Amino acid sequence: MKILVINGPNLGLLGVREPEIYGKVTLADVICQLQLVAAENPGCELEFLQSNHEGAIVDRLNAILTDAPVDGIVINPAAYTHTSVAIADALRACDKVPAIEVHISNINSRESFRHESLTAPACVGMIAGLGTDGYEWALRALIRRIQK
Ligand code: CA2
Repeated sequence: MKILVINGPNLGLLGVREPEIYGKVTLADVICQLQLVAAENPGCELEFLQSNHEGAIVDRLNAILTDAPVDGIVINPAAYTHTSVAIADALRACDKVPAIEVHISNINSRESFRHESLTAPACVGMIAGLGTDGYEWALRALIRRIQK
């Protein structure tokens, strides 16, 4: 089982800037935590992509349909959540591959422009407001769903 974990723009700054909103955990810490979860599940392999570029995220999602298939996707599209028809379309194009959207903060309790997600309707579920733990819950939910 292979799961792709995608993080969008500026999430490379996690734990380094704005800790009052996004906490003190770094993206490297999140990756370690997810690797521990994967290790609990024999045969579960993770691939990580953090990109500040919408097209790079679309390219990786498109590659799922050709030379780089995966069984599930955990995605935090970051600011592209609220703007990217392209990422939403790319997720929809992989409709056989379940995706779970993660937001570290509760986007519904923040500015109104963050209340709409263009990408969440293309996912099987969404977790928001649980901090970086949300990535772990998303991964566990995805593994369970794929195993069923
Ligand atoms: O809560 C989330 O996970 C967000 O996807 C984070 C995005 C924001 O645009 C979304 O509305 C909600 C922002 C990611 C920026 O990450 C930073 C991390 C540390 C310091 C600065 C930015």
